[in-house]
Amino acid sequence: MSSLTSRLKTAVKRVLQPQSKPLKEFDYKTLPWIDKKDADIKGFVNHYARNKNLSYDLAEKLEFWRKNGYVILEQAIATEWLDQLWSDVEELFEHNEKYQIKVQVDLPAYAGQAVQEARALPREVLNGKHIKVMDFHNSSVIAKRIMLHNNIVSFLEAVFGERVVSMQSLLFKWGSQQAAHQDFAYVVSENPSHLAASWIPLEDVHVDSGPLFYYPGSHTNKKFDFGNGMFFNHESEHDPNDFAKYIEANCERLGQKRETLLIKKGDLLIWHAALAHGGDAIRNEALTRKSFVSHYSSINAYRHHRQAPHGEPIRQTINGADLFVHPKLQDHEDIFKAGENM
Ligand SMILES: O=C(O)CCC(=O)C(=O)O
Repeated sequence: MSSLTSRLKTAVKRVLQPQSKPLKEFDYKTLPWIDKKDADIKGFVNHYARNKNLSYDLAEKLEFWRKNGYVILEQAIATEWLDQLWSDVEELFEHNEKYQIKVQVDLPAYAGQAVQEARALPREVLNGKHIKVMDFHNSSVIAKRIMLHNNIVSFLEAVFGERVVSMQSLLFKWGSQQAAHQDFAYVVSENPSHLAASWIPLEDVHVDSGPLFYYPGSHTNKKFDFGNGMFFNHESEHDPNDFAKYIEANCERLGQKRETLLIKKGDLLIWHAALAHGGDAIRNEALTRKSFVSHYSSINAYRHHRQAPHGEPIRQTINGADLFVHPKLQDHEDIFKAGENM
């Protein structure tokens, strides 16, 4: 039996208990194998059946990930696929009156009602800054194929040692300017260390467009305590600004230097659940920063769609990974079909 198969079987047996007291660090026992002390990357790669037809050297990338908490895969996705994705987004933006796809609007005028349907928004708001299109992958076939591209799934399956499940996606036209954070505090899976994200530019990233920034090596730093543990929720005593201040001060104290992600269309970044990152300031208001962000977990740590936590999800499979059909928007599933023939 391969080491991956045996790990998959062990993981299936593992029961993830709900936390009774506030969690302040990841539980060592349930970390992905690669985050444990004795991780044998060479041994793993030698037995890993998916280490074929990848656009990168898997052993090298896994070593880099373990040390730095992220990897960049160069020219890992065909640019025609990225163009098709943006053309699907343009259809949404130009004919938004047809679509119930959810959009998060982080503008004062929408305080308390930040999540809107695309059809409810004025077109200039939808096309403007502070907008995140939510779970566009559910509606767009090419978005699904990009999100679960073999180059991404093979890497993440290696990292988790388990089948990959995609959790959610966000699409940006402009830089997010989001403060420094670590995703495990906000994106909830049953095992918080089984979480990762991909960041895929749909155009070359310009330094003045509000690029992503990140702190290499920060994935092993001591976690912030929101007053009720390491997750941010309505009972937290501290807020995202306190979180950002703690993260930045901690990285500086540890000599971890902030890096700016200036990658090209076709490249992508994958980051660890606990890599500190955020969106830089937009220095040229005219520059877009079209990008597609997806969050992933493993099959035992994400078993239900976050919007239907008690139901059995309807699964689709791409490249040996799963995604869940949107439980509340089934008539919008795969309506942008152009990606089927690519
Ligand atoms: O793209 C960005 O600027 C930020 C995205 C991000 O931090 C996230 O989705 O966790």
